[in-house]
Order: sequence, then C-alpha cells, then structure tokens
Amino acid sequence: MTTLKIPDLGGPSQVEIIEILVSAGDSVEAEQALIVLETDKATMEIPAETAGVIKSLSVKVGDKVSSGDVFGELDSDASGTEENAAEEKNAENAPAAEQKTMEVPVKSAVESTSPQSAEPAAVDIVIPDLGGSEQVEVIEVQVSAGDEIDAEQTVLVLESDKASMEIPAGQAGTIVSLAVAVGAKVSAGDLMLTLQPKAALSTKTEIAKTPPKKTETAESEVAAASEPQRAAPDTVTSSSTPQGEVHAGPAVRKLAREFGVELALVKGNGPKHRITKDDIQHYVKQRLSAASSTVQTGAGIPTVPVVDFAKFGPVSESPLNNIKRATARAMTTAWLNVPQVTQFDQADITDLENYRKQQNDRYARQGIKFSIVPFVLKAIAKTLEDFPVFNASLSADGEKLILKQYVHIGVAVDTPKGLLVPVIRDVNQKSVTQITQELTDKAELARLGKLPLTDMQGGCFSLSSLGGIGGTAFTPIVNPPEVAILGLSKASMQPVWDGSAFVPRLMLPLSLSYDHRVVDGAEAARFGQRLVMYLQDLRDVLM
Ligand code: CAO
Repeated sequence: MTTLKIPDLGGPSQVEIIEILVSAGDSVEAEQALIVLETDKATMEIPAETAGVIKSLSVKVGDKVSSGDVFGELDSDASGTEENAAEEKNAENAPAAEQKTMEVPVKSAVESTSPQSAEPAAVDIVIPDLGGSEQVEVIEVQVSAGDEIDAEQTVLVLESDKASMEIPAGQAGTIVSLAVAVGAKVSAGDLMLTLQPKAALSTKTEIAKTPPKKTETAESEVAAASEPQRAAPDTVTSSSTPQGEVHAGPAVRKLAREFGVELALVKGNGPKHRITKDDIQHYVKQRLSAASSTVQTGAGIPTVPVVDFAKFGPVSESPLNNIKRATARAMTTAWLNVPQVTQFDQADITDLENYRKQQNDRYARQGIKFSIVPFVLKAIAKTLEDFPVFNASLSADGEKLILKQYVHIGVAVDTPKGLLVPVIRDVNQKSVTQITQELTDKAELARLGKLPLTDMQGGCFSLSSLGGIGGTAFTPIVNPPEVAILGLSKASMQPVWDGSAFVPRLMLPLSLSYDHRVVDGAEAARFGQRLVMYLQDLRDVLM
C-alpha cells in the first residue's frame, strides 16, 4: 500500500484542489494524473508515482493542500501485471535521488522560471518509414530552425508520383537545425532535423504556467476553431463564453483536443465555471445526437453519397497533391462561411488597350511586356482606397470591421500543381511597371513551386484573371477573411451605342464577388461603377 502525498510544490502552500480525476477502486497507471491543483498563477496535475488501484481518497474539490499532505492510498500490488511489479521493484531499489525526480515535474510546474530545470540532450530525428517509397521529393518545409513544435506538427511535406504526405517530428521541442530543404529527395532513415526535445518537465511547465483566464492558448484555440464552428450548423444551444475565456485543467484540455472539441463552446460546471471532463463528455454526446437528428430532419449539410464507380466501367485514381487539397479546404471554408453575391460589369478599355500597346512598344527594349492585369490592379487599388469597406475583414466574433491601412492584392496564378495566390503589397504605392515586374517574378516562382509562403499572405482583396483563356463571366469565390474578389474574363469588341451610333469598343467583363455580411449590394454596384470609370480613363487614378 502506498500513501498518496502531495509532492514538493516548490513554494506555494494551501493550494486549491480544482479537480479529482479518479475515484476509489479505479486502476491507474504510473504518471496518470490523479488530482488537479490551481494557484492564482498555475494549474498542475498531481500524477500517481506507480501503477495500482486507488484504495481511498481523503480530499475533495475545494480542499486546500500543501507539500507532503496525504490525499489518499494506492494499492500498488493490485495492478497485477509483471511489468508493474517490476516497475515498483525498481522504484523501491532506486536510490533516493532517483525517486526524488518523480517530484520534479510538479515542482517545475510551479517554479516555471527555475533555472535548474534539466535540459535533455538534442536528438536527431530521421525520416520515418515511407511505405516503401525512396528518394521522395520534399515539396514543403513548414518549420524553421528555432521554431518550437508539437509532436504532431507537420515538419515536411513530401510528394511522390503517387501521393503527398506530411511528416511530423514525432516529438515536441525546439528545432536546432534542419537537414533538408525544398527540392531535396529523402528516404526513410535520412536525417530530417535536430531537435532539442521539450523535457517532460518543461511540457508540464508550459501547461501549468497557462493562466486560467485569457491565455494565449485559449485565445488561439478560440480563433482556430471559430471558422469550422461557423461552418457547422449549430443545432445545439452552445454555452460559449463570448469573451473567449476558457477555464480548464491540462487533463481536460487534452481530452478536448482528442475529441476535437472547442473549449470555448463548452459550459463549465466545475468550481468557478471550470470545464470538467464530464462537461466535455456531455458536450460531445449533445453534438452527436444533434448531428443525427439533423440528418433525420434533412437540415444542415448532407453528405455526398459514396459510389463504387468501378461498377459502371473502368476507373483509375489520381491523388490530389498538397496544393489541390489546400485549395479544396479553403474553397469549402469560403463557400460555407461567406454568403456571397456576384456583381457583373463591363469596362470600356479601348483607350487603355491603345495605351498599353504604346507602352509595350516603348518598353520593348527593356524586355518589359505589360498585360492588362497590372493596369487593373492599379485601378482596383484606387477603388479600394475610395471604398475602404472592401479593404476590410470581419472580426472573428462578427461584431466589427477591421479596416486595413495598406492595400495588398492577391493575384490568382494557374500553376501546373494548382492554384496559388501571390500577394502584391502596397499596390496603391507602386507604378504599373513595378507591379508588372513583381507579378511576373512571383507568377514565375509560383509556377516553379518556389514562392515563399510569406509572399502568399496578407492579401486584402483578390484578382482572378481568366481573360487570357476565355469566357464571358464567372463567379469567383471570395477568399476569407478578405471580403471581395474581382474576376476578369476575356475582353472582346462590342458594338456600343454612343448616343447616335453603334461604335466598336473593347469591353472587359468584370465579375465582383463580395461578402454580403460586410458589403451591401448598392455599395458593390458603386464599387463596380468606380472601377469601370478608372479603367475607362486611368488618368482618374492620379486625381
Ligand atoms: N482579355 C483579353 N485578353 C487578355 C485578358 C483579358 N481580360 N487578360 C489577358 N489577356 C491576354 C494577354 O494580354 C496576353 O496576350 P498577349 O500575349 O497577346 O499580350 C494573353 O492573354 C495571356 O495572358 P496571361 O493570362 O498569360 O497573362 P496575364 O498577365 O494577363 O495574367 C496571370 C497573369 C498570372 C493572372 C495569369 O497567367 C493566370 O495564371 N491566370 C489564371 C488565373 C486563374 O487560374 N484564376 C482562376 C482562379 S479560381 O479557380
């Protein structure tokens, strides 16, 4: 029989028990959390030192405990397995110093800044078994030296001719150095990176350090989950805390992560509205029953039926590459979240086209060739300045607009691997020549698969030009959190009535899709008209 004692808490005394995770009769494993304590600075789990069966617990939620206090008894013989017996024996025979290390995690959890925390040695992480494939190309490196990563976080994306795969480090820690770069070919066993592992104690430290209110973790969890939550039809009355406050211990957070539950939406029934494991389980049950009743009533998003196409004729399979999968996810997110409308217009670009041709002749010797796109970008930038609501994003809670003081525009580029959207920054401050050169360079890098991720971030508005290919109009999909996108179709000569006769004019079809939560139809029509005006006479952009 082992007495369960509160280990050295490294200073604080009379610490409140906020959760009891086990009951008498429960079998527990060594290191399994038994109770959760919380000071005003930290939350910490008290684990079992050995496996066994809980005989009794002498504390309850709300009790205050200090280092050395007894909180129960554990029958360590009752766990039965040889492994446990051996572990216990080892524990008994272990020198005092070794046994003491079991207390260290808790101590460190409190003394988070303790300089004595032992750092484990850096380890080399190799490419795992790739299912037989060899010399597989690295198409993405998602981390850099110095990054702190989770065990499951993707480090590399590999792509063979059959599939693309994401490779995690398998261990949490800080990256000391990376041994591979985009374009490298790797096989199982090759060195991927050197990692300074996150010590068991520092993992606990981080969790325990998390203050109960408005933590970074809590806020990022809210932000990260807000998109999918908006996507799902919320048929359950959720008890979300709109302020984004999440009050839960590490064990509960772990359980929530395992279920994919967004903690901000779970009502906490524990002390101080703390979320308990029971709350998570209850929430999951509610969601599941809501989902099944949704299907029965026909509301919500019905699933696409699974069809065995081979029944109807020969088929082959072609896996989607990473870019196509990312596009599929982004398009679904956009489609489900943004109530969008498309406004069509036509701009008379006859004069602009003549001007473009003149400039092409003029700049030919410098090797610069202007297409219509950079002129349109310039006209868009001015229109965005005139209509700031189009250069804005809706805040995560949908309560306010975030108006951007910069004008960065994403341009959809068709590449052999799929759609990429390089962002041209500060379009309002650049000349058409600068925009042409930047777009040419970035489109080229995108097509070669070498466009840095940072060059695809920060866009306020997007342009999708299909004019080089054809079509008379289309409905581009808004790329949230942007609120609008302009589609260009192929310009063509049209007979236009000038008041006394039909005259041939080069007309450019414009398709403006916008987020109707942010932009009203009248505003969109005005935006379209202003853009048409600038394209008809780009001199107005200067005014
Ligand atoms: N009307 C008539 N002709 C047009 C035109 C338009 N709206 N837009 C382009 N053209 C002409 C160009 O002037 C060029 O002709 P010349 O060689 O005779 O001058 C030719 O078509 C080829 O243009 P382009 O499309 O290759 O080049 P661009 O600068 O106009 O566009 C870029 C650059 C990057 C936008 C384009 O190459 C591209 O990738 N477009 C596809 C974008 C896409 O896939 N969008 C869909 C996203 S949603 O799935």
